[in-house]
Amino acid sequence: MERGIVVEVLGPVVFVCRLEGERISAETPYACSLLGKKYRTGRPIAGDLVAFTIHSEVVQNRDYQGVIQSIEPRTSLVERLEPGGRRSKPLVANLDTLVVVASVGAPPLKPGLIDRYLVCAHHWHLEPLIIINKWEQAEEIDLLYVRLYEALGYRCIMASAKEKLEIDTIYSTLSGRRSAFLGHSGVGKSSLLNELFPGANLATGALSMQSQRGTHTTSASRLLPFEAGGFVIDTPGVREFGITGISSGELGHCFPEFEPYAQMCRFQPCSHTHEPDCAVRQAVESDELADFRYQAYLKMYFEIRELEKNTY
Ligand SMILES: Nc1nc2c(ncn2[C@@H]2O[C@H](COP(=O)(O)OP(=O)(O)OP(=O)(O)O)[C@@H](O)[C@H]2O)c(=O)[nH]1
Ligand SMILES: [Mg+2]
Ligand SMILES: [Zn+2]
Repeated sequence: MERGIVVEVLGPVVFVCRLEGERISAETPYACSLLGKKYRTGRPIAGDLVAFTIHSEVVQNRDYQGVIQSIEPRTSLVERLEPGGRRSKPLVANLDTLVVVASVGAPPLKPGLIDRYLVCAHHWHLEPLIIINKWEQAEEIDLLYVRLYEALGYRCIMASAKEKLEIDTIYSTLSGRRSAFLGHSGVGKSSLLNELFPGANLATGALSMQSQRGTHTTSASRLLPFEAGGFVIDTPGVREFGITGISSGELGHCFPEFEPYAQMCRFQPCSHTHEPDCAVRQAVESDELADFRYQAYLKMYFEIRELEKNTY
């Protein structure tokens, strides 16, 4: 039996790299089958640690080089709500760092989306990092948002895949860590990773001129190992990132700057939406807390409440 890490899942085929201790082997990944097994965690996803056996076989006219026998329990999981759906879709597993990738220009900087990923990072105790790509097109308003996030304690790297800005900074920050690039479609996740990993040959796509929206170029997550250990996972961009797996009561704790105020709310627990003498709302009114972050909180809070109503 071998121990491996899932690097990519394409339909029924799960590509697995062997682990030599903690090191990811440089050899070509094994195309593994699942043998119709039911795993406690559901289907494997990029970042999953698995036990697999190496032997070739043909299943439904496909050549496989191995069979996955079991999936190790996940230490962390990033998942999102399927668009319009009620089901959550697991994206990547076993990270220690969550990289939120945004862009300026097209698509424009969307703080509301950044906040969703940050909430996810806090919930799973992942270290957040914000990368703003296409920075060669930055305008004053973009810098303003960066300064606001920095003031909240988030590290921001202003980069450009096109102009090769800050590529070394990103490399040295992430090498040795287990991270994934998450963000809106078209922000340049794959373009940045092609700069970080020459030879990765990830597909990148032109923005549709009509909608100025990303066109979902990446369709499957793909794990890229660093030479010195650790990895980054490229993920398919989304238009919406629906929060799942976080209850309305837990959401406030995912906004670290709310915490000192939340302790002073008259009602405990407090949803910070309507309660009298809510210290969080008072802090927003007196500009001690950023209004855009509070609005992001409210939007997510009511979305989660809506889902909870339908579940219970
Ligand atoms: N101006 C500018 N364009 C860039 C930069 N980086 C990437 N692009 C362009 O942005 C478009 C989208 O890039 P991708 O790397 O495919 O974006 P993605 O985030 O991987 O998109 P999905 O795979 O759909 O999630 C491509 O046309 C890139 O050429 C940059 O730094 N500056
Ligand atoms: Mg991509
Ligand atoms: Zn409150």
